[in-house]
Amino acid sequence: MFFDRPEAGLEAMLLSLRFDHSTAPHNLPEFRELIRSAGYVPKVEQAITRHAPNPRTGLGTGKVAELREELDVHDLALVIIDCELTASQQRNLEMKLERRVLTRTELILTIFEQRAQTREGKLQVELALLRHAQTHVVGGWSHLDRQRGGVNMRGAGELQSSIDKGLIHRRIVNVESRLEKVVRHREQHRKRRHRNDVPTIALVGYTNAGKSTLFNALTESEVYADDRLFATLDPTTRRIDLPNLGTALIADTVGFIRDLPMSLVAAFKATLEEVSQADLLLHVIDASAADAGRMVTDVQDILLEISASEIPTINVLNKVDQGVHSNVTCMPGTRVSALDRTGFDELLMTLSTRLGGMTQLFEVHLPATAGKLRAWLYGLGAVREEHYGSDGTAKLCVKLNQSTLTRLRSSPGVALEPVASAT
Ligand SMILES: Nc1nc2c(ncn2[C@@H]2O[C@H](COP(=O)(O)OP(=O)(O)OP(=O)(O)O)[C@@H](O)[C@H]2O)c(=O)[nH]1
Ligand SMILES: [Mg+2]
Repeated sequence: MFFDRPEAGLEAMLLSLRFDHSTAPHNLPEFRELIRSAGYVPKVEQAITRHAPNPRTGLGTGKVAELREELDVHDLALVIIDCELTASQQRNLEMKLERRVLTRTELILTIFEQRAQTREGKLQVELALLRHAQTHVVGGWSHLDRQRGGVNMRGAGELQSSIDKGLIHRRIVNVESRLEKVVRHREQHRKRRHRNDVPTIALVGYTNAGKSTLFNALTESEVYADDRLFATLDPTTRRIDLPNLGTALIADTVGFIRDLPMSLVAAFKATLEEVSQADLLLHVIDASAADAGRMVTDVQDILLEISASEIPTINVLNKVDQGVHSNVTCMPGTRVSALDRTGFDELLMTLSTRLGGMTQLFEVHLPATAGKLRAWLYGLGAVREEHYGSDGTAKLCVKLNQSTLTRLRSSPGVALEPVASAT
């Protein structure tokens, strides 16, 4: 295939590398989970603290020799490092250790590559891999012995020496254009939903918080949910009936993680639009987790990055069957157990109230040429009053929700002014 990767065994050395100046706290238990989720076993763990990274390999020469000995003793072919190295540091370290070295970004890319199911998901992963490769073309794998067996890691990094940056660039252009076609198709769906005035809700949250389990329980679906990081990659949308409100659409999508590599966020733009275009977000929080507070902040940071931080959000404190950790006991939100299906009545009522409450009265000025828009507003049953001006313009008093408001705002020649809140 396109990438030439040596296949490494399932067992690996976990190398935790910290530098004095680094402020980001490393999260070793989570990194172990990432390794497990990718199908590897962290057989041996090594933690190294340095004042600053060695420019050649990231580590000191003595340490490298020690590590190599340990890898020989345990017969391990793979080292997984919990931070990022420059491309040349990574390659030099590989040469010295005579082992494949996988960085955190590559580990996440490997998981994403394993999970992608749909055409769009696969193209997005390929794009992320290519973008990563763009900065990591260092001449392929001839410096390493090929190892057999284990998990396929063909995608996560570097390329055959015969493939140059120009080819990667051409390939990126090709994947981007194929992805664009798939995305356009999905956008048409989304536009149709907006036209039909169906409010959309997106589930967001840290990976493993229970989004898919909640989604399945609320919509009687069977998307894949599992106790591993990034179980979900491709988004799924289903209908949900809300009390006193009617039908809404709810989307389950990829989970977030601290320091989500930016190349992934960029490649998954289309998937993340399910979130950034939603009328309402349900932020699913694993309330039983010891670091629930930190995960909430991490999710909020990513929402900011993808321009979704202004969307109205309801916190859902999930997994309350396992208890609620002290650092989220004061957090406002609806408490549920997606697994035991408890707290759902309150959650559905909260959803209805918030979506219904988003309806507001507006005075809308339509130009004489906007006959279609006027008919559409009448079709929605949204018009309360109407007055005509002598020039053929119409002044309507209309009840609008988030999606109808968005459509009107983007229509040329239309002026809007809020009148008062209404429910
Ligand atoms: N005890 C308990 N476990 C739960 C609950 N909800 C989900 N889980 C478990 O948490 C694990 C993760 O659930 P998922 O629904 O896959 O989580 P997710 O947020 O979709 O995760 P990603 O797709 O990886 O982002 C699974 O093992 C679920 O069975 C709950 O209310 N209580
Ligand atoms: Mg999921």
